[in-house]
Amino acid sequence: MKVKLLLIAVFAIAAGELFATTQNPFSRENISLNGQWNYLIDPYENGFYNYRRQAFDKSESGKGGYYDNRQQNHPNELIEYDFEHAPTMDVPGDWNSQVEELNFYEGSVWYFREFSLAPKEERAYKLYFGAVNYVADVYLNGKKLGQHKGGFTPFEYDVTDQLKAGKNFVVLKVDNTRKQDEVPTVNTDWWNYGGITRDVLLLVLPKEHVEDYTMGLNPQNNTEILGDVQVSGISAGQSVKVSIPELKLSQLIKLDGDGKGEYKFASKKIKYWSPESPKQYEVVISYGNDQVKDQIGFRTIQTAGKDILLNGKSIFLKGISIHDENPLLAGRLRSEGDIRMMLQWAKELGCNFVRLAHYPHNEKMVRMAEQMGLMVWAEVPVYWTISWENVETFANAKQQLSDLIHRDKNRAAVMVWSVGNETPVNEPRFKFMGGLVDHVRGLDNTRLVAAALELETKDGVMSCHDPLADKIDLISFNEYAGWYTSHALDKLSDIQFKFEQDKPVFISEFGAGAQPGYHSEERVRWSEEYQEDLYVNQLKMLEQIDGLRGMTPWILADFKSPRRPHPIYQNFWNRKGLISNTGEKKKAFYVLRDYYLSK
Ligand code: GCB
Repeated sequence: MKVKLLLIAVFAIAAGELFATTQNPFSRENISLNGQWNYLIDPYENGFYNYRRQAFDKSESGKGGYYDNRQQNHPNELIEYDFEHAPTMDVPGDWNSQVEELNFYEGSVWYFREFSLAPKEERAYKLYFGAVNYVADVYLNGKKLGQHKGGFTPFEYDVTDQLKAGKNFVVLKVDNTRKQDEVPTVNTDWWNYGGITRDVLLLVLPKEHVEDYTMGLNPQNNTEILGDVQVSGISAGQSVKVSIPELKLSQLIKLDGDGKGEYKFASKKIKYWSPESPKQYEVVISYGNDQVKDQIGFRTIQTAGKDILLNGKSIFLKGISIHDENPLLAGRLRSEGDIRMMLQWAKELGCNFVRLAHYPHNEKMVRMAEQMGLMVWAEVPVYWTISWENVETFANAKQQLSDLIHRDKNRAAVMVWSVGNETPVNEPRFKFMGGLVDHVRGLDNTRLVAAALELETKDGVMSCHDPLADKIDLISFNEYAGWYTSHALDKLSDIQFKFEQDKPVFISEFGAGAQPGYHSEERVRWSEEYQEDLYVNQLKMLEQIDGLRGMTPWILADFKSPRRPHPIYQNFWNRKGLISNTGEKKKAFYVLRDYYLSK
């Protein structure tokens, strides 16, 4: 009984969460719906509302919107849209970087794509979206499947009963309008890339299939692997086989009436995942004629006083912050090649850790980081000043967090769930973010929980008086001494840090902007030398902190931001990258690399 309770505490994902997706979708049989989609720009949402501003899909017939995909049958018929002759763009991919007139666009765009199929009786079909920013209204063959909110987490619909033999069509209205009560809110420091930014798959599964599974090391006992399995649509008494062939572990697990089962393996032969040795085991889960394979690593991560322990050993997190953006495209990462480029740069920098800021990145990013030996800080876009007192905003943030954890719970590389970035210290925000911390802990106790906090400076001393610091596992904060403060760079080491909390200290951001190729012997803003000097002096300063256990300076590469309009130095680029938007390494890159190589 004790074991059972423990299993639940370790792994259970709260029941009844909306939009939970099929685990490990890329390994399932699927029809890719990536590629060229037709699009129509609809700033007035003409295809969604009638002239009285009533939504067509809420009318009695449900008809009238562009999702009907009408075609003119005789010359007198009036139809004011036409998907077939509309221009196309690539999916996955944001619209801003693909279509010039959409560069600054915020509003609605319709997407259309046809596919042919011969649906099989014994199969279940799910339409899966890796991410769509921000609100997606989704239709299949003219019928609404649903609406999804949140630009960075996956969602899917069971479409088994809606598919036809022959031609089918999918239509989406995607709206990236920023709103105060959403997550993120109106104010951020990144480009509001809209569109279907990640993969679209039609999953083809046996009717009864493995929908979800969890597997990981018992945080209290590293010779024990714990987990659960969820099979969809079955009656009680059936069994699932879970095996890890390389460890010669295999078990038949009896499922309960809801198709759920739990298991425990014991082995003294487990090789643990670490950046130096990113060992993954092939795991096979079989049920009837369904089989899922995954690559899973095993490790423990915990704090002990001011230390961080990976597999029981002290580790320093040599990190860098990364946005989900390819600077060479000035758009969201689209392919595995893009992802590899970013992570390869992090490796060249000597990193063992990446902060995937400020929202969930692609599942493929997390998987590749794990293969390459990079630990991960994963985050939700609770950023700056969102609507702390709005219960719907809280529910939305919580949902995004649940979806992220559900998606990446089996990734050994994920060490930290971050519940937000640079939020103000006040009561409603503490209630909101404290609630998110409790939520994470209820779902997963195999990782650390953190947030990028802010410090208080008084008489040259920086300290943390944020009650959230008492709830999380790290004293993790952003500081921009020498950039947003007037400190002279060679005086940075005079700054003192004093923390009352007995926790590891982690610098989630510091940095400075540099215009690539701008050189100056003086310490002048925007020169590569200023950025270089700031890194030299920041590192000197930070090294003095008692309990410093890692950092993720801001940021790997220049990224686009509407907050950065300076016509000479910025041109809508945030220039704090160590690598420029043409892929050149700035001088500061080498300062940080040398520091990491010496660690
Ligand atoms: C921050 C934010 C980050 C910004 C950065 C900057 O503190 O967390 O999103 O981009 O500063 O460049 O100002």
